[in-house]
Amino acid sequence: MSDRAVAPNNLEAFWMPYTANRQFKKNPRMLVDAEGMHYTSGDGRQILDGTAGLWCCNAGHKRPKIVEALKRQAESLDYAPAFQMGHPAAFELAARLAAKLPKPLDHVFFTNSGSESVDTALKIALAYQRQIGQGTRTRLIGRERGYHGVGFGGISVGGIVANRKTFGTMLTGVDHMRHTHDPSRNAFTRGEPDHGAEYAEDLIRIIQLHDPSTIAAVIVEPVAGSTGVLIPPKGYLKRLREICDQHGILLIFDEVITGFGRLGTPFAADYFDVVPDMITTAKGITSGVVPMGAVFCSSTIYDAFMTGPENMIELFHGYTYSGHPLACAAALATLDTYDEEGLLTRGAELAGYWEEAVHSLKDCPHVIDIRNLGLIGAIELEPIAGEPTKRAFSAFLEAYERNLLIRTTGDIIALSPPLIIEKSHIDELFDTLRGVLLSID
Ligand code: PXG
Repeated sequence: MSDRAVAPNNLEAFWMPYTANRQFKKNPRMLVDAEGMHYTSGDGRQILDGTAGLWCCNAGHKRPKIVEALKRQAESLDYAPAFQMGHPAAFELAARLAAKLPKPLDHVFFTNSGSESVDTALKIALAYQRQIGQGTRTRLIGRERGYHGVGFGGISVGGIVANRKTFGTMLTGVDHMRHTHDPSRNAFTRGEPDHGAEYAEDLIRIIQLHDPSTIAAVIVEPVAGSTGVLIPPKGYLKRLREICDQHGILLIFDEVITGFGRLGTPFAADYFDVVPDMITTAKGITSGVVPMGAVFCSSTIYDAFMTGPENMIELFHGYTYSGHPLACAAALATLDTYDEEGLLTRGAELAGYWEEAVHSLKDCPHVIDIRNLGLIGAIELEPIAGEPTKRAFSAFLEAYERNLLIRTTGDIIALSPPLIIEKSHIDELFDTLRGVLLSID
């Protein structure tokens, strides 16, 4: 039986996101079930999940507490209006999250995705500067190769060319720092690269060009994911924090992939010991089970809005589904699962074993760089001349044939397994991947 056997008769109507639609529909890859570290494919194979879905199923699949919580919630409160009304789970979840956040972040604004979290944080940054009498600060600064989702705010501060070039002029008043990727000095580094802290000084160039009084916020991924896993050079993020502090600029960490244990700490802010003014999250907040995102900010930011007449709405922003009861139930049960199994710090115990395994592929054909941090790994392949992305995509297809799910972006293989992964799975994953790399052109 092939995956076609479980495919609906007509695959045409669904315009699939970030997918080669015509290629997929000729040879569909259907997932029909999932449990723990594995998916079940339409043709009944157990597929090892090397990517936690799309960097989101941090607690693994079909976790009993989360499934139970969702059932219970669906049987009681299905939906409560998000504006001018509340329901208990949203407040409980915000308080539980606040207790986990690096201090002084202690307020939570709920969204439904990473893209919405990013647009929310950018809007809060602009509105906050205005609230504190800094209304000339309207510029937003991102970074080359950054990924901040697909809203107009996110693609404006983002720096991946393919995500921007067909969508017009986007937000005005945005500038970008240079990226930190420097393979000539850092190729095959284990963990944080030694070279490149000085790339943070590029922010000074931008500040001097525009004047600090025009800049509201800087947004970066602490570890850039979608662009193919770029680990920040030692000292780089601390320096960004210093420069922002010196110039009254808010620093936003986009932790949509690094949040909730990916680096072996609850957040990348904990890992790098650098606390931003806001953190954007999604994905791992519910272990991917129900769409949800959140922006975390400090009392300083929240309190700046709590002025004026008490009957007035303080921030004209929000979503119908902000803090949806089902998402809150899933998130609370996810936090329980993380706590009971120590998953938000489990990556730290496994990081050494993981690092050895990722770097063991160094001698495989076509490998030009390997990068890792926490439970993230990236293997960069030499592109086929004139056919960029083709080699890595072949690896993706071949891995799926061999019962392994990986992600590729450009010619980079990115790995980000569920945090419940065992050493035996790590062995299996890299044995399979070695076979894949040896078999493709
Ligand atoms: N910010 C960051 C840093 C992300 O990684 C988003 C925002 C947007 O999140 P939503 O929920 O709107 O998709 C993301 C999403 C990949 C991959 O394989 C990465 C993402 C999504 C899908 C695939 O690199 N990141």
